[in-house]
Amino acid sequence: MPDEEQLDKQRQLDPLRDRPEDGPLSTDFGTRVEDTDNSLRAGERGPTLLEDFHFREKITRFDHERIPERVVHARGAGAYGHFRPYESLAEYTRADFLQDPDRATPVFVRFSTVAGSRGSADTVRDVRGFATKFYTREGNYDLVGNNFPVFFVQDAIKFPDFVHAVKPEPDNEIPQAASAHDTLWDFVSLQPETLHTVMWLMSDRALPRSYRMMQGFGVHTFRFVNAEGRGTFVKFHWRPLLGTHSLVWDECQQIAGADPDYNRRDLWDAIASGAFPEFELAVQLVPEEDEFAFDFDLLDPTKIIPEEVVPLRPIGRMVLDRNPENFFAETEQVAFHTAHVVPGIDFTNDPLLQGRNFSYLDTQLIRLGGPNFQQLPVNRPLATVRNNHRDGYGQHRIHPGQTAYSPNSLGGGCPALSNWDSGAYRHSQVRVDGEKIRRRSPSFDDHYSQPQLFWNSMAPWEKAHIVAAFRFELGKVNAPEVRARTVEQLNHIDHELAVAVATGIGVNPPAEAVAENPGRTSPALSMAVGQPGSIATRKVAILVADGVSGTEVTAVREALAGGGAVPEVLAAHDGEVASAEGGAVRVDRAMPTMSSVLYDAVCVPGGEASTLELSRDGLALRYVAQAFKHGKAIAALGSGIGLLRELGLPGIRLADEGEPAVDNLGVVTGTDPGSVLPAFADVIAQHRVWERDSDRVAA
Ligand code: HDD
Repeated sequence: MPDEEQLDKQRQLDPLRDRPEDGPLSTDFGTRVEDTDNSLRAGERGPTLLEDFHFREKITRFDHERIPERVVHARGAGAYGHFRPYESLAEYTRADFLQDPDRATPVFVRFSTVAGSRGSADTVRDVRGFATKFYTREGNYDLVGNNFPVFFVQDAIKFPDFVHAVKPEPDNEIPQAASAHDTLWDFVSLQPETLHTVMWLMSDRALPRSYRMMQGFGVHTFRFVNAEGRGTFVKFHWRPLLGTHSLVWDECQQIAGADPDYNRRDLWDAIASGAFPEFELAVQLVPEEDEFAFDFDLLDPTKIIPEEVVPLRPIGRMVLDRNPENFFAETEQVAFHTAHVVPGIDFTNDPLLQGRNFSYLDTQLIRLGGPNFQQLPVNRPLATVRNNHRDGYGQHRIHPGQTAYSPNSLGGGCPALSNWDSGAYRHSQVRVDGEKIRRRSPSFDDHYSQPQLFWNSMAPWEKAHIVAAFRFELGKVNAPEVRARTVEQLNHIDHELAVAVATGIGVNPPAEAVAENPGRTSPALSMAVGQPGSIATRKVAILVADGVSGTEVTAVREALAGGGAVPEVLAAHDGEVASAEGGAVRVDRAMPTMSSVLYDAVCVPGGEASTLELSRDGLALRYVAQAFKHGKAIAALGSGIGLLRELGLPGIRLADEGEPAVDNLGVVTGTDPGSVLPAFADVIAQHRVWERDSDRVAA
């Protein structure tokens, strides 16, 4: 076992970091370079000489910079951190990193979108990957999950079909990073097992506000094994401490242009500013004897175990506190694999998981160029690696000695084997028995009950967003029969849903329900319930022009920054504006470069001249109108209320002159910053206000 010092992943990486300031420019073989701007040529106007090894090396290295992007999850963002259990889980698992609350295990996490290429936008409608590598004392454990608890297909053999359907169409490679096209919906309409995950995909869960504000799920039922060899089924859940929050679709589409790196930047900035993202790990535990106690099969990855049926048990907390230093070396080269397991964590016969256990090693071999990818710095375990595997491209280790086989006597029988008691991995001895068949278990047949449970559990605004999403997606589908077939499938989930979608996409609504809907719900599925409120890291735009009240700008800045939010002053231009008091107010950002969709809330301080100027500026008006449309917190102080009045926000009462504060559907106005600002912060903390009449706002 390595000692505590070696267990520091950063300490392991330090000697591998090449810093430009540490020495002069050299070739790859260490010779110092005199001139890297002019190739060696025969005379000033003559041809370049083959002899110029520096030129040849520089160009060759450049030509070879690219590796294949991941076939799925190509676009991502990573971070280092650590995980610490709350208490020992020895009763259920012997996994060493889950035993001691005094010991933290280093981690690397990569968040990703699934369908888009490396250069695609962040805010597309898609599942998000949430993959965690725990560098434990017993080897690397990879929990390769998503932000949905279910998957599109039940058997790994269907994965290439699903991915081919959702990826850009093969004839013209259109559309990029979008599920709104014929082939995906053709597949969905013919493959009802996709429907549960499709419901999640059409919900706002597919549009996370931040990687720091989304859940993560291991999806499959795994197996914990304790020191005595007793197994317990387990489902893993990551829960963000900032709550689970999403964007809205109109906003996402605009952010994709305004800042395609929105989620990656958000993660990077939060960590760089010291606002470290935190996630709680929770588990659902099912005794092995209860394997058949449910109305679905625990091995079916298109099913959740509702939280009312098996409650979550929080078991530890992860903090992400360090950005990588080189995107390619760390975030691109990190290699996850569902079969990277440690003693105490085992698989089940989930046919999707079984297939994944083949695919991830295979994909790293092609993506990272051979079998030595485990030696790359980010992948290197903290536990000792010693075996008889040899050679291959890019071998970094030197294996002295005569023997590379087992058993051997010439090498003293080394390396030695371990047993369960001395930390060896042992697969649980589960009895399996059966004929070789290509057939799904009938216990995997029910494709409609859980999508219905999801739909029933949604708040009215969540349902409205789902219907709008189906209409958007199917509205982009050209084949009428695909639209119609999808509606038929939705009718198996819920009649009202099917009718609402059909009427938006020119399909005849189904005449009657084909499925009963007894109205069963699972409240934990809704994002409307139980979200912790905080303004920490929320970005707030403060709109100003010449003549703004400098004291109010300071009051707003201080009130928000005090709660951990990130206030930024925006004007029509960078630099500064004159304050009403005769001083200057520093401008952080210019409105033309920072769209309203990049902020969580907007505030308009007072100042007659400032309000007048802003009211004549279409950009400023759009700023507030968009924030209103997207359900964001809006505040205006004193004369700043005039800007809101100009917009005529539907159904909103604004404070009259002298009135200290009015909060009407998250639009907080008044003359007293001491009353307006706390109310404004409360609205920001609740994320969005969905009850507004947003559709009537032109923005
Ligand atoms: Fe997968 C990548 C998550 C099913 C095959 N997958 C990948 C990543 C995540 C997931 C988060 C990105 C890892 C990273 O950041 O490097 N995949 C899932 C989840 C699934 C799932 C939660 C269902 C529960 N995947 C799945 C199946 C197969 C694959 C059924 C194949 C049979 N997945 C891959 C892959 C990838 C991958 C081709 C591409 C890049 C990589 O592995 O490293 O092997």
